[in-house]
Amino acid sequence: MPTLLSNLRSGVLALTLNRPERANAFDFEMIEELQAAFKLAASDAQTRAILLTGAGRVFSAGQDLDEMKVVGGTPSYRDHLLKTYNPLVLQIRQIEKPVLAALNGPCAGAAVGIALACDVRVAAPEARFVIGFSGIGLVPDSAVSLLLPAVIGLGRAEYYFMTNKPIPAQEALEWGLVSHVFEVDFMGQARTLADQLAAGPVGAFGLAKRAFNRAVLQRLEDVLNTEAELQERAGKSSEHREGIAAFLEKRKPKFH
Ligand code: T3D
Repeated sequence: MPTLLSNLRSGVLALTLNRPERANAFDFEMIEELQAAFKLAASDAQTRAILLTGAGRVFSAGQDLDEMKVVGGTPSYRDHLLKTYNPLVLQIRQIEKPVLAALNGPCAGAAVGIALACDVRVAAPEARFVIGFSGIGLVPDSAVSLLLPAVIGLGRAEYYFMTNKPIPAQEALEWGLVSHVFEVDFMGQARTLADQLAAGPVGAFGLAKRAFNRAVLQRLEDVLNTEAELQERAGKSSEHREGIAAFLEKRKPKFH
């Protein structure tokens, strides 16, 4: 079963994260498939817009925490980030075509960064943002430390990171994390918006992305590298060991 479904129709490349039984958590294979899909889309003249969504009831739970356990006792999170989310976030920001995230359900951890890197986000009513990292003793990565405060402000970003409280769809709408909550026919309405973007002046959209990146996200690469360094430290902590153990044992973590 492919972990990423891909379908090109009328200029819209629909990419669907497809591990619904694991809450569409990113494993290495899915991230590689996403990177390959964005690479191909960048040079494919038929692709005028990209629609990213999740199969089932969750957009994505972020990094597959079972895979972290499998990777071994002392994985290098720096190396992992440099191969996975960091290049993917840069691909999404640098592709000169509009990228629409259709948040069909909750998104957490690295998936928050992926969603925020997209140009436009729309949400189903049951979608929510769960910042996620602090629950397992990690720091924000995948550009969340830059993109989240850029949208909702530093105070709110730190509050939702530290408490790990979910941000429901309605708040996400009020705070500009998403531009619409589609109450009925969510995927139909998301698709209509993607079609509108694909029918737009995509050349100008691409140049505008350069301008937005330059104006607001000049430090993106620097921040991604800093996050990777900090995650390397956090990933070796007893807090992270306890956070992962608690997640796998389905209990609340006890941080001392
Ligand atoms: O080097 C590096 O790359 C480090 C970088 C890390 C980046 C990260 O992304 S760290 C953050 C990882 N993500 C989280 O901490 C989020 C954990 N999950 C959740 O908060 C919730 O599952 C959701 C809010 C996403 C969805 O909640 P809900 O209630 O709709 O679903 P659920 O029941 O919690 O999850 C459904 C199943 O998916 C469940 O399995 P089960 O009990 O049916 O067998 C759950 O364990 C599993 N699942 C959820 N999240 C993950 C996961 N399995 C693996 N990895 C996950 N991240």
